[in-house]
Amino acid sequence: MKIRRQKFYEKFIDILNDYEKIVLVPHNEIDLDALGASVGLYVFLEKLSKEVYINIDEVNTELGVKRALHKIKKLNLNIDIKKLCNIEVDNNTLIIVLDHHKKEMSQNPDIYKMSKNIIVIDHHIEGRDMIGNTLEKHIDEEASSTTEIIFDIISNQDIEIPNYISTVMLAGLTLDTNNFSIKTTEKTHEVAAGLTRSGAVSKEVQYLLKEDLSKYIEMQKIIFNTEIIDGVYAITVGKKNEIYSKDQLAKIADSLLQFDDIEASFCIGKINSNIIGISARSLGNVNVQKIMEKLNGGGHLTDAACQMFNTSLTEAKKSLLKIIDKL
Ligand SMILES: [Mn+2]
Repeated sequence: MKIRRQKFYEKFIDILNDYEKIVLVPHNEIDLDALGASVGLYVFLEKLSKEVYINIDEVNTELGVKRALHKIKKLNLNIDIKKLCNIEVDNNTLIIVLDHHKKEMSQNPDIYKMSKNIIVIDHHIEGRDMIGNTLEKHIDEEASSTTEIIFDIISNQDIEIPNYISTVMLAGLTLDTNNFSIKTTEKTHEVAAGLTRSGAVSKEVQYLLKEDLSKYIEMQKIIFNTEIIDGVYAITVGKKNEIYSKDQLAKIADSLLQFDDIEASFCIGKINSNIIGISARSLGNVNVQKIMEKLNGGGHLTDAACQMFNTSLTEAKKSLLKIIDKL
């Protein structure tokens, strides 16, 4: 992985030489990792004297992102964030896709009609419908976050990251690792240390990660109904009439892992009117990838998911129980 990483970094820097104008594209429902990666990379590209924009089309962003954007503006950090309609994109523009790799997850997929020069940088498990025909793509599933990848690239480049940008980046890292409890490696801690050295303030991170209390209560309500199977599997099911984001399901599965005796956790919920999602997590002794694959999903040993079409929450749970029963 180290060699693959190094190769990509070199190639990436090489490609940058060919472009004057660069647009950074975080995913929709932008979170602090996508934002942290974007602003970090922005600072670096700006030092290279590029014309850089971050494309954010969403008006309503989540609380933490809203706070970060507000403060970035207040501090006059000169980060040029624009809607796509206000950026001139043509065939000489480089698009850097951050923290996702599917077109329809981008802030504004129309951008791909305007330029075909695309680089993808992501840490999510490679799925179907990946953006095709890229100049380069770097999907580092071992990285905790896209922010970690970006910091790794720019920390070798002798640039100064403004304090608050470091803070936003550290918030992204903290969010994606659920407070350094999942997907955290030696590298993650090194990056956190590096960001702290460049001025990230953990109290500010805590402020950025403050949650909406009513959402938290909603989440606790779902956790309240958790059922424990065979002493080690925690299964919980969302409300019938509620649509959840995959992120919410993942967060709930993540938090179930912190309880005594739980080795694997599953959160089942509607992610669409006719799609049910299951998010599965494990501490490593149970292979949730194998379990999710039996339901036509996939992922990793400790981190997997699946989607089920035209079924009910009860049926989805039954199918899952059947598989667990045979383990
Ligand atoms: Mn991420």
